[in-house]
Amino acid sequence: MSPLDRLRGVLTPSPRVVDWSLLALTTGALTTGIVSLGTGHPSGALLFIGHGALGVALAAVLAVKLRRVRHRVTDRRLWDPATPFSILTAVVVLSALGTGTAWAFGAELPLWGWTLLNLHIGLGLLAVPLVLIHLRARYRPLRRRDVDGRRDALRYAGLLLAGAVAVRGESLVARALDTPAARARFTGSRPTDGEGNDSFPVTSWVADDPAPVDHEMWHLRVDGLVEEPLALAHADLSPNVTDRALLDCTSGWYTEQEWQGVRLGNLLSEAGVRDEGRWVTVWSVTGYRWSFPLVEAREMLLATAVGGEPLSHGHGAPLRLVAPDRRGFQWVKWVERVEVRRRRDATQYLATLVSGL
Ligand code: HEM
Ligand SMILES: Nc1nc2c(c(=O)[nH]1)N[C@H]1C(S)=C(S)[C@@H](COP(=O)(O)O)O[C@H]1N2
Ligand SMILES: [Mo]
Repeated sequence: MSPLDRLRGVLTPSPRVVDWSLLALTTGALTTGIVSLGTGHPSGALLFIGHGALGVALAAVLAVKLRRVRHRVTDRRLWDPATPFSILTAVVVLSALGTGTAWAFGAELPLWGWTLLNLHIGLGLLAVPLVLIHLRARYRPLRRRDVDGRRDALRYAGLLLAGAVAVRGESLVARALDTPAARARFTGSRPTDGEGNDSFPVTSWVADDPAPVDHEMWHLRVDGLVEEPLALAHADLSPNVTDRALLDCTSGWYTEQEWQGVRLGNLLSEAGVRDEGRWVTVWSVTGYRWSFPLVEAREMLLATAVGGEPLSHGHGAPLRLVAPDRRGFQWVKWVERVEVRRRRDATQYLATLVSGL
């Protein structure tokens, strides 16, 4: 046995542990990936490192697995109806790993308005049904005798540690080579340059693309659990505060701008929040909405201007929410209603996908 084979033997757990690790690592990568989309505050930075580390670990375990099963792919006599799906699963998972890694190193690839990061997220989501189909055909229980407790624990501690080191190394390399990822935030988003409407992209979900809002007809309603509901015309707003705040979109860019507008807390005080009011849902004319704890919402801004210019239609005129430390998709555009509620609006997740349809 060559020293390399011996090393491989020491590092490799039993086949079933390898397969179940693939399940655990894909589940972990998917979960951290999804949760990270809603994370905008630096206190969540570990989540992004964890996601990368799980990805690196997944790549390593997948390499072991594919080495083991490659004859089942290359030898056509061993194919069964599930085999094409297994191969597709491997292709999609490898592509998700590849696009994620390329993005971390600073690659750019705008495809039909998609960033490499969008593509990575799409492939990650696509992997879920494929792994489930694969599991349906190839499921084997994990038995006591498959597991070598202490050794497997050490193997996986080492693997995740190596993953975290690799992720750290990735960002150092990106910085040394001064790739576009060099100036990325902890979320992986890269900065735009300049001030005002034209200095950052107009970004909307699925189909949220309303006609320009007629400022004369438009009203802002403040209602729900308030003493006195308000309906304010555009001329009733006095945009007298300016905040510098950073908008970080999950498609991989961020921008820091001066936003001018009205403090949400002032509007809420004017309407008088009732004692039961705990959450604030901010509604767009399209039905798109997001909710925030009352205390946090009070500090937010409803902006009429950015970088000294009146907001353009694309950026949410006449009024858009400025939600510091929240991800871009929570910065509701074309706001027409502020609703005080007892609880968070559970349907908001769906609304981001179907509003505007
Ligand atoms: C990232 C996720 C995974 C990928 C990309 C993947 C990929 C593959 C591929 C390409 C094959 C060979 C073709 C075939 O026999 O169908 C295979 C076989 C197999 N897979 Fe997976 N797999 C994954 C996860 C899992 C999981 C979670 C389990 C079970 C818990 C599993 C159990 C098996 C079994 C039992 C086989 C038959 C071959 C053998 O055991 O040597 N796989 N897989
Ligand atoms: N009503 C509404 N508000 C929205 C969106 C949307 O699709 N509809 N997109 C969100 C997303 S994903 C981001 S990143 C920001 C982008 O703001 P911008 O278009 O001004 O750059 O707006 C958010 N607000
Ligand atoms: Mo976004």
